[in-house]
Amino acid sequence: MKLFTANAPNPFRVNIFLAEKGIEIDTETLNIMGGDTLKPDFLKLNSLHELPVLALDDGTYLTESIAICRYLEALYPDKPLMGATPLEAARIEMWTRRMEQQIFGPCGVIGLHLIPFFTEKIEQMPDYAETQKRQLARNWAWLDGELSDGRTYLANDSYSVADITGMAALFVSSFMDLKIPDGLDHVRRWEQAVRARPVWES
Ligand SMILES: N[C@@H](CCC(=O)N[C@@H](CS)C(=O)NCC(=O)O)C(=O)O
Repeated sequence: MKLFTANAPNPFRVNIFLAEKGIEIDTETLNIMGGDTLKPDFLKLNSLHELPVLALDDGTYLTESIAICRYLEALYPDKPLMGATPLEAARIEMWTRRMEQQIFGPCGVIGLHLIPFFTEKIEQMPDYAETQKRQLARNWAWLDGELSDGRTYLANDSYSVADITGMAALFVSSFMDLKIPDGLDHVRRWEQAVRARPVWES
């Protein structure tokens, strides 16, 4: 088994997932901006030229960060990050999707529409990125209301892959200089909790 990864938001999700579980697997770090994902050999691993990719020993390739996490969770069930009971699993799935759609998604769209490297990947519309910045600010405010019950993490009081998706949004926010609006104390509490985890610097 070998993980192809990068210093980028979606690969970061799998890197953090592995680090939280304390698992070390064979890993190769590629350079997206250097064009590694556009090389013909990489396109054989993922026709969407995206990382992360998990190559299995039987020749299967897994893409999509959460699918890779799901596979790793099944192989390494200790320190569960995707729920230990049906209800926990469902809530974590719910919050992973909510974070992808409301927070991480807009962050990614802003990057795709503003970073020159992605000119070939999509028809860039910088004005659309500006609308998404405003939408993202509204969505952070929505999240603040959701967290106003005082829970530490997104799905419940246990850290999960939903928080890792939120961390990926913080990763993009730092890179793109996107600020969390002032006054969102519950979001700030959550941000401090995830930034305090030892894996943040790993
Ligand atoms: N839906 C995929 C998205 C993967 C993705 O967008 N990866 C980006 C880095 S964050 C990438 O490799 N981009 C390179 C490219 O588009 O050429 C996932 O969840 O893993």
